[in-house]
Amino acid sequence: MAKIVNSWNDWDPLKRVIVGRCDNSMIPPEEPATSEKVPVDSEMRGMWGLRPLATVERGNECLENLVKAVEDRGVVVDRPTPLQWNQAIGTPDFRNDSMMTCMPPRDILLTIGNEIMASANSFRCRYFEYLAYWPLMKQYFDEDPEFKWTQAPRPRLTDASYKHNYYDEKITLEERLVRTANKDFVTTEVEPMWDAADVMRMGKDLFIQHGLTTNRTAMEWFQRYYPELRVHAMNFPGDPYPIHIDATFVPLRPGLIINNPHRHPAEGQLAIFEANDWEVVDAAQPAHDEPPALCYSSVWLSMNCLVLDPKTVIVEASEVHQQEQMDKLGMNVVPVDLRDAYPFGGGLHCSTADVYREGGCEDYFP
Ligand code: ABU
Repeated sequence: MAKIVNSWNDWDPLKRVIVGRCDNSMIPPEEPATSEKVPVDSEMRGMWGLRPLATVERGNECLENLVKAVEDRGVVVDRPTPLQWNQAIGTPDFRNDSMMTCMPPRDILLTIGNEIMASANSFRCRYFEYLAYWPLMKQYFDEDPEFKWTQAPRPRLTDASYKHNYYDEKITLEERLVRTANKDFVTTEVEPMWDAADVMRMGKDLFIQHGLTTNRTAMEWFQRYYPELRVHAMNFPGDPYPIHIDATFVPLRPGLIINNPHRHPAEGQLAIFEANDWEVVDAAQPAHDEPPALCYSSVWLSMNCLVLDPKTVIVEASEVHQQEQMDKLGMNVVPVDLRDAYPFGGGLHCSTADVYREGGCEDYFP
């Protein structure tokens, strides 16, 4: 029986990966957690329903571009099994009029060593998204005797999980920034809630963004669940919509991180990197002024890259400035046309989840 699951960071040589699918994707109805996330001026405010079929087909075409690029480099690709995401869902604690999608996998699955854990998302519409990955988890379970198939404690997502009336559509950008600086987010601390894309894995250290999708109780939960690892909370006061660390603080190889120039870490949080001689450089400007239509994410998906090994990185094909910077930083750049998949939840890193990278649990911050 083979070892199928192993990954401790985002840069060791990638051998097996999950790539999402756009099929049946929905724009979900507003709910406490999503209202806060959608930018005030977004054309998506107040709309919900099935995403237009042509955009789904085009998004899937882009994901096929990514599949081909990684398969050409010898990486095994696995795909989820989409559900009919337009179904209404309910638990004893809440009802929601639809689910969302199985994009992007990076939000749902967290791989640490030989364990893949389904996350504890704060969006009600994402409560059952893990089911799309369960056939793969069963396959890994059957084929890899060391694989740990795990589900984080399921949040109840009652109204107590959110600050009542937290979101007000008249809120200005400045007011949002004050909230970020004050670490005042829409979720409460009644239970751990987290998106896997808020967790940056660096061997013995987990750097976890505290923001709209991950709360402080989650950090405490992580530290108790992984007593052998060190958990560090990170805050990025320049981000009015802080979700997911992978368009903000992105390692390329041991000792090198690109950092969103508008989202520097809060005071004191760079110290551990500086003390260990890591270079943290501002990422290049995005090539676009606006995200594509019907997209929740910012233009900074430009830096949401997929590192194949410490010398090779996939960057979105239209992101010429980011490609040029990667080249100057000594990386071989593989451009992949993926921009029309952005509306389904993110860029190259978001669209994937690690299954196997070479290497073990190193201490990069001794
Ligand atoms: N899922 C990453 C989104 C981050 C951003 O919108 O900048």
